[in-house]
Amino acid sequence: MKEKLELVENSFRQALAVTSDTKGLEALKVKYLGKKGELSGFMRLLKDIPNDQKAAAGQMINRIKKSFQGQLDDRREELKKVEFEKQMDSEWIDITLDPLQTHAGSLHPVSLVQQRLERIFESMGFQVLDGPHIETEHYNFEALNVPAHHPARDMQDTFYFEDGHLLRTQTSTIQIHGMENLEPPIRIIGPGKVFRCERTDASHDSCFHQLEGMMIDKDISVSHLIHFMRTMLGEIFESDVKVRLRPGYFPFVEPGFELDISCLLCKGKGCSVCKKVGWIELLGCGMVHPNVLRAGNIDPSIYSGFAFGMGLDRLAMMKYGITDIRPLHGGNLNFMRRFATSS
Ligand code: FA5
Repeated sequence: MKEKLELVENSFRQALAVTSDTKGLEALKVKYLGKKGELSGFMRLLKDIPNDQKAAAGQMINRIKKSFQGQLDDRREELKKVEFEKQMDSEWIDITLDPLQTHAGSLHPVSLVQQRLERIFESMGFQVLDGPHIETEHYNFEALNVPAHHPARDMQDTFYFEDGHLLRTQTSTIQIHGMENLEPPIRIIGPGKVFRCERTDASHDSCFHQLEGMMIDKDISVSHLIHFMRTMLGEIFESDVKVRLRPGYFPFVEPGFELDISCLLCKGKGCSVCKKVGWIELLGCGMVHPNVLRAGNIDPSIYSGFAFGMGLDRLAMMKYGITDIRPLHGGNLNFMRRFATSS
């Protein structure tokens, strides 16, 4: 038996030396130490051995068993280390590299000021209305007290369709739609794109954005108008902004005003945006003309109201320090990314 066991020890040693992974080790363990393995076979032979040799033979088998187990354990540790290093090499990543850049996108600066204004006015009980970009002359001019012969039409030349429709020049059209569909008291705002046949410069574009506002109730006066304009500008700029109200002519209001703010780009010193005067016109406003109330089926002897129309692009320029209106509509993503975290 001794010789046979030495042969088993030799074959185990050789097999162990060429085993190169932990899977192979498991197979060796089964072959030599398993229930049906080589050493268990020797254990079964013990019963046929003379009694005086049994103890020594049993001890020998057990010693070999322990030795195999120990060698298997040591080899397993070695192989585990090698396998781990192999895995590290194959799955290596450089954690010092910049992560892949993903651009989440951001809102356009005009959308940012529009959404902010909507929240401000909604908190004061105003309803947000939408209106069509393509309008009839009735909604864009006539119902707003600008008949066909009126010289004010020249100030808002636009693009006409062959069937007489036109691209709206002002969001004031939303006033008329609002009055037709709602009963007083009315508090509405209407933001959106407007279009004009216009020569462009740092503060003028041929497609821009306005936000219209209108409040109709009994006993509405200029002081209501001033209160709402002050509240709105205070909320949007989150600071005290110098404001001036000067008389302005719009056929759909009487009296009418233009509201300027001190140019925030040059701090009132004069620049290309404010045309060197230090003030920039932000909105037109006034008390709704009785003819306009009538066009909206509202009795001017009972109700009065104010209305305003504000340029959102100019407001965004003042808020975010943008010195030219044209990049706002240019689609340059690098320019837009500047506002990725603005709110
Ligand atoms: C109007 O469009 C009137 N509908 C405003 C109004 C409404 C007055 C209700 C009274 C009552 P105006 O043409 O001034 O007015 O335009 C209003 C604002 O739009 C201007 O103050 C300015 O901020 C902006 N705006 C006008 N033209 C341009 C342009 N070409 N490019 C960019 N912004 C402009």
